[in-house]
Amino acid sequence: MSTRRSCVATRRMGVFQPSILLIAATMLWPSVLDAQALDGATEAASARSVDGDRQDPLPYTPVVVPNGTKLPWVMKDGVKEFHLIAEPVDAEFAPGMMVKCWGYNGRAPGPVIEAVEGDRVRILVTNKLPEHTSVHWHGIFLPNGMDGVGGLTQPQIQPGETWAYEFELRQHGTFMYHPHADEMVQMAAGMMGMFIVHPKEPVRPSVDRDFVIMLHEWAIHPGTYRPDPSVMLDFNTFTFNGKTYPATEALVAATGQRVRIRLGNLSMNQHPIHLHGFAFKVTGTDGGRIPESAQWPQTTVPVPVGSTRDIELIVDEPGDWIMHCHKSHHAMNAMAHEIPNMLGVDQSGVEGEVRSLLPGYMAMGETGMAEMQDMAEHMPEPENTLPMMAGKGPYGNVEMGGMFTILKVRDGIARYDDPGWYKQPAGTAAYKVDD
Ligand SMILES: [Cu+2]
Repeated sequence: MSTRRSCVATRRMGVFQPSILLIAATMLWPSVLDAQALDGATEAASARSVDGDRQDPLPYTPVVVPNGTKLPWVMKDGVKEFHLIAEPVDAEFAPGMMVKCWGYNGRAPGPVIEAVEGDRVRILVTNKLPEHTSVHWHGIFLPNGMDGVGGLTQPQIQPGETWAYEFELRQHGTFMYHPHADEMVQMAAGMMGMFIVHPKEPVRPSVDRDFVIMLHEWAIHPGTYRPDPSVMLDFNTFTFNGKTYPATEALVAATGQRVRIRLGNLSMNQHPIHLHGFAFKVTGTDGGRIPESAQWPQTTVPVPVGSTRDIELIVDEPGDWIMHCHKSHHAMNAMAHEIPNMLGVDQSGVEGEVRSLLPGYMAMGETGMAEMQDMAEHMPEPENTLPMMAGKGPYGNVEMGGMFTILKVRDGIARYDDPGWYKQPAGTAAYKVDD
């Protein structure tokens, strides 16, 4: 139990690579560098911005995928060739919870595809699922026969078969991929991914940090391991890139940087994603970039079903700023929805009676449910089920879960690993008043 609560996300964001990589990267552009899943290149490109030098060697900043990966590619006769493998995946949503998903290349959601406008791409799809599938490229302009609608634009991809999709990228933006075959089951099981196309001509202002997060929701009944595809609205598990808080990796940026966060939603509900501490502008959808005159300031961006939203901001205030779905049930774990409402109900008499039958029984909910987090440390829970609230901060229980992460903004950092908790300068924190 305690391992669930004290879990710390695995940090993938490494240290900056030597500047030689920048030189090599520039020389190889554009044939090898851009989407080659070189996290080192990602960090190296951004490192220059940390130093205040905005002469980016690339026409874009490669994306960072918290808790995720990018799909590697090889150049074959001028075509960028990717290989997606649709397969069953055992995914760890957080320590203490393994889920039997379907996904791509060992992940649910699958790896991010990253490419550049003007690229010709070939995406091989091998089906290792027990049923047929197809892949639709959501939002991408392409010939009809490449649209991936099983039965309509192509025959279904049968188990064991490999099919190729090939098209030229004629636009840039934030797109997605997912099956168009037995969609209800395959998407409920986790089959989806993000498809990022960088502009051929740089869009200004350029960003220093470019994060990609796919939202998803799951119905995993307490004590079970497999998402239930028959659930339509009453989901109980909510993830950013396949992780629930506190297993979600922090987004790290240096004070003053321009940050883009790309959000994708192929779940059954809209998710209003709220960021503390800043106002951002919504700069793009899966229909393309929004003209500057139409970008509005917001602090919460609704991400509708079947859509992507790009937000951009300058992070000019250091701190630990949370970003989460503002539907309160979506920022907690394994929420049971059919429980009696005990708020304000005097349970003192009942507690004694139940305790005579169940020694140690504690009545809960009368004054609120914040006690749930401490309680979960002492009470057994169903197998493979995360506590409803989790996360420890420097001041105690954070009492959150699900779609929740932290944007960590720090002055003068030269690397992007997790910097720990923010130390608030004296005189800038809330304080207790003696009465
Ligand atoms: Cu939500």
